[in-house]
Amino acid sequence: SARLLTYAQRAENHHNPAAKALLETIGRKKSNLCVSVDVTKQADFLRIIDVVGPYICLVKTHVDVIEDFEFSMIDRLKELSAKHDFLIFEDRKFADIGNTVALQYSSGVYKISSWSHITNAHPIPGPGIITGLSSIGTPLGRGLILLAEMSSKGTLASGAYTSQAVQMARAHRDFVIGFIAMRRMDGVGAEGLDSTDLANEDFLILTPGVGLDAKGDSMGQQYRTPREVVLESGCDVIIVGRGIYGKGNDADIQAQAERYRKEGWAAYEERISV
Ligand code: S5P
Repeated sequence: SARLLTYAQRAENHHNPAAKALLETIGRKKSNLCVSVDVTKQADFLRIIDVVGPYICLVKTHVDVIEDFEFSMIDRLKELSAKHDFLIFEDRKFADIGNTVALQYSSGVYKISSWSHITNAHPIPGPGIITGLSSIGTPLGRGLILLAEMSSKGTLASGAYTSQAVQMARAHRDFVIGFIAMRRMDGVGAEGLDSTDLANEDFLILTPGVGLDAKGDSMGQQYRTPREVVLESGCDVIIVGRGIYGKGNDADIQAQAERYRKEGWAAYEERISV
């Protein structure tokens, strides 16, 4: 299973350009850390990314929370991505019919498909959401993450819903590169499927709800440590927001990014060494 392979080995075998690039970046930078930069001003957004850039493989954005958004911010983001060698993940959580999400992905103010290597979607509408997003993203070499589980208390994404999300992904392996999930999805919803085929599948598990200093927030978020997430649950990328950017001045933010990178990488090295 991919759980015991190195990121570099997995990069060699991967066919999707976004997944391959992400796995290569993780290996090259020795970082499975994705920072989620959920701030509302362009200047803060770009400054934080410039500070954490050296420690991350991926930046996760919610571009619609930026109050003073101008498209030139995207040009600056792309420059930072080249300067610091990281990929971009717009956390758009698409959730509509295929025709609508294709428009939301390609058009409007943000034109997400033109700059975001990876985006995500809820499986709730059924496979048409993948067909719609793929019609835009596949020609551009993009990758899609499905939300199979969530980190929040009381989430409805569990049990049969999670299994069916994994089944939907398996039917679209060229474009769906992995999941937002709290654990590895190997074998989930796989009853009766060919075992060698399953052994060859490599979905990336990107996991939010990661924090070293808090157990959660007042709105249902729940945190686990990088060690619990990467070593015990077998996830591939840790997503950290307030635990990093919420920590004060630039020196503090840099120190936290370095701390999470180190913890996430140590947990991975321990995982593949067993
Ligand atoms: O289940 C989820 C899925 C996502 S993408 N739980 C989450 O928290 N997220 C996102 O991860 C959320 O939208 C936020 O941007 C980030 C977590 O932020 P933090 O500040 O709690 O680390």
